[in-house]
Amino acid sequence: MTDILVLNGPNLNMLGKREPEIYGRETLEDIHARCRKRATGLGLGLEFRQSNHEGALVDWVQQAPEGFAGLLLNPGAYGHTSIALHDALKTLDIPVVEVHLSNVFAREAFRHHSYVSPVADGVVCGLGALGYALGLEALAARLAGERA
Ligand code: DHK
Repeated sequence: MTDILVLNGPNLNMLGKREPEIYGRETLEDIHARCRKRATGLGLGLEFRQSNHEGALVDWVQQAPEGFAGLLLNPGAYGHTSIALHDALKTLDIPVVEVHLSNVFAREAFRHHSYVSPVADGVVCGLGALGYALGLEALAARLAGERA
């Protein structure tokens, strides 16, 4: 089976309680369940992880090609700060989709820049938890040989 790795960065474990007017009321576990359902529908396997630690995320990104055909990444705030994640993503030869729950461009200026976007195949942002499902769909299409 083709497996997709979904990585979530810092503070995303707080979803549901964290600024629900911005991030919605779904918990990370709800999003995990949503992703699992969508992945099954697309014929994909899914591994879903979260860490508050930049190094753990870098390790998982580096290792991703060993077990996964694609990567869906919500880097959280590290998207705005992490050259280490940028460099790790650059080593990958599997498709990468960046996802943000909120519309980062409608928020503070420091959220407008992403170190992940230039090394991602695509970006979904501002569509809440639906963005994860759309990201999985985009990865499935890319893996099936469709080009955007
Ligand atoms: C999540 C975060 O934790 C923020 O630091 C980003 C992103 C936005 C999101 O919308 O999913 O700025």
